[in-house]
Amino acid sequence: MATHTRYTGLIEHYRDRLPVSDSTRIISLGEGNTPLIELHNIPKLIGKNVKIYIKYEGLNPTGSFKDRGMSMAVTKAVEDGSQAIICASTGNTSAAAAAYAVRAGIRAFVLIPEGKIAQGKLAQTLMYGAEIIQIRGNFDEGMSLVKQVIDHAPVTIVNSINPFRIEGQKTAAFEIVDELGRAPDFHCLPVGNAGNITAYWKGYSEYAKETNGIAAVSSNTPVMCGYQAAGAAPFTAGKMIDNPETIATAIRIGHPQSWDLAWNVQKESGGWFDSFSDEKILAAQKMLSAYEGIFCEPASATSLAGALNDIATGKIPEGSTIVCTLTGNGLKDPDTAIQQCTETHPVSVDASLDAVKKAILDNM
Ligand code: AN7
Repeated sequence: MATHTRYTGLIEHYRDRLPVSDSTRIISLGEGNTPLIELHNIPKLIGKNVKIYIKYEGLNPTGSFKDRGMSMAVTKAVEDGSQAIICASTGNTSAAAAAYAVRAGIRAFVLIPEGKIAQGKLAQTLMYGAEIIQIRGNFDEGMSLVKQVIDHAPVTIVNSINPFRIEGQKTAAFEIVDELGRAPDFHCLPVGNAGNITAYWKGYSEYAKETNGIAAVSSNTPVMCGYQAAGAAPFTAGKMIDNPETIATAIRIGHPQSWDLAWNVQKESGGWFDSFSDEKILAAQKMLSAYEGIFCEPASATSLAGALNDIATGKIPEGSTIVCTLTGNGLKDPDTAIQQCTETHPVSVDASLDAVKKAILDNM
């Protein structure tokens, strides 16, 4: 008979690898345990012998990977007696911060760049009732302000410079190794502040060091591939940039907060950074939807855009096992999705059997 274990979030699940004690009150919305989906159609389409898995983080409670780190960061903020959290955000962090603050019964203040966050993220953050401070500036300016204001107000910062964010997010790597029984050869991620690539590397490295874990853990760690949007690509530029621009607003970041940590990941893992045009990113987003039934937001598709490029050039060789993290749900940014589909706009017909029949038979 099947046994049923209730999944109650990543802190409970990986409790012995996270900074909690028996008395810690855990703030969770059931985050983590996201699907690892093997692509079936895209490898055939490109004619390459590769295994590509999608880590579908858009299925977290607020629709992005940020929930992993936020569960941990808010748990620790509450444990430390904090009554309020604050972050700057391109949208997803603000949604996650707002939701976990509500869950914990504390306040959330979020600084967002006015007019530059996707509609779904704004809608969520409003509904969760966070104190939204829209700034006439970009994410980097908001981040700088948050770092200054914490000296003037009793608020806990929950951007990824909060080390508990990284602790929570590293669990995604644990899940992948638990499921595959090994680490992938390559792990591809979109990079903004570079907190997530840092977290995955920490997770893989910690698991790889284990000799007697529950899972059959390979001693290997993946090569980490970090991809950016061409207009917001400080890692490929090798320096911070001041006016980042990309349609992938989640990663419209010019001054990554985990700069040194991410370069360390690149060196230790033998990986690389690269950047791709908005067109290539949107093409990858569309490809995932149209060929695999997987809908992610534009920033997330940067991981597949990069993987496909590096598979084509042979930098990622045939025979490889690759994981691409899709960091956020496609529903986060409905505007960009609809704009991309102008040529397949829904047809309008009369509400008659004839018209509907014709619309079907003409398209068979
Ligand atoms: C969908 O919400 O920085 O490299 O303020 O939302 O760890 O920063 C979002 C980042 C990738 C980049 N994909 O992750 C924010 C924010 C999506 C994101 C990233 C973000 P990091």
